[in-house]
Amino acid sequence: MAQSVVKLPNAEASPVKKTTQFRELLTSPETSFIMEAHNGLSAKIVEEVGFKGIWASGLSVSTALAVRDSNEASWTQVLEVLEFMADATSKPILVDGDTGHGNFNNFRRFVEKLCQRDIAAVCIEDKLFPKTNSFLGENQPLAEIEEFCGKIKAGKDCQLDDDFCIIARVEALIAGWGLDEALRRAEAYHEAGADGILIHSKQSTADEILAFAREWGNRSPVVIVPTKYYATPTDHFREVGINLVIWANHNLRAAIGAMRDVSRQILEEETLTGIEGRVTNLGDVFEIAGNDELAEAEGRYLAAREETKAVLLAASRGRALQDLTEDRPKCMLDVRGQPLLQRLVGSFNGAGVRDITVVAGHKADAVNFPGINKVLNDDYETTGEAASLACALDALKGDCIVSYGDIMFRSYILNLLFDVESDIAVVVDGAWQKHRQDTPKHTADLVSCTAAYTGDYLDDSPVDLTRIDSAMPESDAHGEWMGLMRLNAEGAKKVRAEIEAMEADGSLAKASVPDLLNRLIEKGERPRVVYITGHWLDVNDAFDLARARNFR
Ligand code: SPV
Ligand code: MG
Repeated sequence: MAQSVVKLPNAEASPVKKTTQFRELLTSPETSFIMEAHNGLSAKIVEEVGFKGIWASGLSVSTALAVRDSNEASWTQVLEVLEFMADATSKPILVDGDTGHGNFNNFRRFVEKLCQRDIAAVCIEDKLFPKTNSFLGENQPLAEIEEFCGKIKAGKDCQLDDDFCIIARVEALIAGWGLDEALRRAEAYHEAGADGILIHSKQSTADEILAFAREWGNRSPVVIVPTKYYATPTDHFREVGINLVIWANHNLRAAIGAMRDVSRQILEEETLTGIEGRVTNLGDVFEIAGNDELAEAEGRYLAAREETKAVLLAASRGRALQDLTEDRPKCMLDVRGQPLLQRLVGSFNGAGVRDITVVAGHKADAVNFPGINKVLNDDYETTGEAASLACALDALKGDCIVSYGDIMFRSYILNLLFDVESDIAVVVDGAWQKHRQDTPKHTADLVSCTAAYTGDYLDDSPVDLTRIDSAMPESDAHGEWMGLMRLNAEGAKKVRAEIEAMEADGSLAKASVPDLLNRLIEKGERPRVVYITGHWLDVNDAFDLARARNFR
């Protein structure tokens, strides 16, 4: 039997199989009650309020899919819905199997699939495929008794669990064939192996149902659906020994009314104020969905990578861009419909970095879009990048990335940086000379390293940074720092300590980030080099800006 092996997030595991639970409901001397559901949510609610079983109504499942109760939904589509319902609950589901979705052969395959999905029982009715709802029209044709008995036998022969139940639904009273025919059919179906008889009626009183039950006695369990004779006191069902009562479609009908009311009111009032107090609150929605369990499972299963933060240095004006930076810093210049800095933030967000601090200075008010923490370097005109970084000391904790605010790059570069295990790691363009030929740059943060970029993909020996200096002779340089580095918790601590030391000795105000790195190197630090070859750019002048606008 396909009892769930894994404890499903939404359903409390029950020690008793669903098939066994249902058989107990059906055969208990007490009258039991099951309630209609038509999807995972309604099934869950039925269980939540305390019902011991669920009726997967054909009428309701079809209507919820906005098709008619005429086998318009295929049996596999119904199965999909049933799977959600079974996964969401620990109570047994009795499925409305209509006429069995074809002949004996189709039905036995349906039964097998129901068993695999942890459905407890199925009910089939002795009508013809495609079925018509019992409350529509008159004189609905009935199946041949022999044919229907064969179907029951085939289902019983291939059920995968001994406690799985097949209920035979007698439609003789619905079709107007009378009590004797109903009893004759019930007897034949009982003989064929049905675990219970559902006797259906569309009269507004329960007379014919009660008469059937008295006549039938306790030959086998009896199931009823009092949709039309709803005014009958439930004790009358108990008195004649009805085993199972199905409240067949009332969640669907309640939902239709509630959805209509709320939609209409919102349409008319064009505000939510009138309905907020009477719709289920969102906390309840998340609770029903089982979000607590997911949060707990995330704690257990998700790799606990420390969240990486980013500090973006975006205080400078970018004088070479002249008029363009009169009312905004260069990082806020438009690059294909979005400020350069916002694109950069998007790149970080895309790599899972969400805690982003931007150090603004020139026209700081213009640095304004969601998803960033802004800190100010008020002295941006007289200070350099190291002083800007000092303004973000609070963010320089744990794993963090420090980046110039005027760069663009392909996203894989961040992944390369994440892969490095080093207190400090810097991204260096090993193909910098080509880059320089393409663009007459004014300044570049040239670097020397313990080894040049080889381009040999077998060569993965670590390379360290030994000096970084824009005034370095090109012949000494191994590459250009792209303005991107990563610090782990230890690296961040070292950078914070160095900033404090620079503040103390008065060198901070004029220092650049390369100055800061050189001081650390002089103290023995060996920042790890991540070599790349192009695929990035920075924006210093109008020429760069034009390139940025073409960067794809
Ligand atoms: C259903 O709920 O789909 C049923 C019961 O078959 S009834 O609609 O009353 O026929
Ligand atoms: Mg039905």
